[in-house]
Amino acid sequence: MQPYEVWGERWRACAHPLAHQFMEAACEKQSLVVLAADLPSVDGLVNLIRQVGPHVTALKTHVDMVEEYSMREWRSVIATAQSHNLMLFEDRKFADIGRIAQTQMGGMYDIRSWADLVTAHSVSGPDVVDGIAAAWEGVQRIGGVLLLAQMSSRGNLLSDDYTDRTLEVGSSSPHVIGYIGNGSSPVEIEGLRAKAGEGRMIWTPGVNLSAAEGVLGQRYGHPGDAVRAGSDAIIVGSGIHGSEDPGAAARAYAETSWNALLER
Ligand code: 5BU
Repeated sequence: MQPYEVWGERWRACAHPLAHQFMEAACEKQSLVVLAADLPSVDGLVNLIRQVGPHVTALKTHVDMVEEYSMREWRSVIATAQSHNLMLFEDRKFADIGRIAQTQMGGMYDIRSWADLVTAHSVSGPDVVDGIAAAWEGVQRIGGVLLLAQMSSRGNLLSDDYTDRTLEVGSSSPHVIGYIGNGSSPVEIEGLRAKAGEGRMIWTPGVNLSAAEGVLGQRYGHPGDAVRAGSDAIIVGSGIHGSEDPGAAARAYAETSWNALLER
């Protein structure tokens, strides 16, 4: 099936080239799974990506949790991900003024040089997005920002009004490819989708096939429900890397997400 047949209005309405890249890759792999690769070592990351690469579409990292980080070692993570055609998504959650976000895209981790996508809070206003975009432009790369419109964690402070204001920021910037939504709540995802329209993606953490609750306030919903409610990508961490057989787990999440998309 062609991506426009599978994704329908989302394919036509999302203008960002990286949104199309993701939707195409999802069709090739029949998977909406974004691996949250929350491991502290480069060897562990490379090993995990090798096991699950065929079943996931993007790699979400927290580069600052890697112990004994060096750019030379990090390149092996990037190369392994690229060998599986994974988009690189750094969940940096930028939140400062524009000029500082721009410089934070460089620095030791040099996120601008390898990440295709990053997350940002909207709390500081719209210029954080422009700062991030300026950093990519400075190294002649194209990237996309996912704004946190909701969160999956218990007791978070992202009120409905905050979500609405975040959507205003996102809908007026060509650099905002979409939003993070609360994967643990289909009702919240439906609400977010109704407000976001078809022209932006919604990616959702807080999904798990077997658990209802994670550690330290993480909440979970069913990944199939999240997709049926309007999520375009399920972000899965412990459900895959905490499993005894990460390859088989990734395949199960891929099947669930793909079947739910076809239903939708
Ligand atoms: P888990 O192991 O599937 O619970 O991991 C979830 C990942 O998604 C983890 O990397 C978090 O940083 C990330 N996350 C989240 O869980 N909830 C949120 O609201 C946001 C990100 Br934003």
